[in-house]
Amino acid sequence: MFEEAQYFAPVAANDDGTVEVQLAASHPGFADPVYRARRNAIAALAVGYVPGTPIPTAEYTEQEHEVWAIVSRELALKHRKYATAEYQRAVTRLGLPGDRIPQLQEVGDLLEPLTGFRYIPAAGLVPLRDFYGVLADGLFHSTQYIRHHSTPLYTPEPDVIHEVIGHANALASDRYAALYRLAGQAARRVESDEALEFVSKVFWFTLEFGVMTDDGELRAYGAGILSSYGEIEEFRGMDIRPLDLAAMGTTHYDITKYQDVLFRADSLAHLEDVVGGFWESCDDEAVLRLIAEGRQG
Ligand code: NLE
Ligand code: FE2
Repeated sequence: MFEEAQYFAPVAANDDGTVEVQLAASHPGFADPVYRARRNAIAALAVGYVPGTPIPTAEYTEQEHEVWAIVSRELALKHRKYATAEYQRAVTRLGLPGDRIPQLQEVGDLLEPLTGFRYIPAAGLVPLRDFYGVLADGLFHSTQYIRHHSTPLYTPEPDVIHEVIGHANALASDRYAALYRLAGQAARRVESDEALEFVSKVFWFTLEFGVMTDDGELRAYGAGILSSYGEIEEFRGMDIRPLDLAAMGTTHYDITKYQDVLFRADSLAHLEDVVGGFWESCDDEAVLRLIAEGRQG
């Protein structure tokens, strides 16, 4: 099974309408009953969500808003140093609140006039084909809960900080948003699961964990780096490889740790040419050729 599946806590919907999020024993919130109850309540909002209707409001606690405020403040400082200029411009364009968690409805209301993207709530794992496919329609599946207050620096599980500070800021850029849409079109075009997995790994190594040369510096544009104020301090010391489709689509990664292999584009135009060009036109046959190439390399 594709690795990405592992980082979503499974959600069980009970007959009585309650929802139970399964956390691993190693999860920082595992032994915290208050956190467990919050996760269940927030997952229930997404389980009951009807597409096309307003996203249910998550009534966040003071402590949850505080986690957002701390992480948001730390990240804002680090983005100035480590995020690409395009991402930084998009941050200003979107104008997310720094002192409280914005509702997903609000995030979509800010984004839509800029790039047409809207958010939809996800209780847990969304099948790859749906998650990526609807990007082509300008829809982004997003978790709504926040990481445990004991681990603000980093979480392997995508949470509202990752989805919004990482992805929504990027989606406020016309150029990055166009790449997300192309990834969605590619996910819809390929037929085999193998090709879909390849497309999604290229997404992982670019829009999730991509870095590029920007203004003569190595900077991040991937949402997974930009939402972790622990990892953002470390990525420049990782094994940085040149942008290479065959390698990205076939390289193994472990989502539970800081990413030790990263792929660097020479510029945003380079990323658009290579990765955007691939997503724009790839089919199963082209992907199979790249997989064979990646296995040899
Ligand atoms: N590690 C990221 C963070 O702490 O924000 C989340 C990554 C989700 C793929
Ligand atoms: Fe993500």
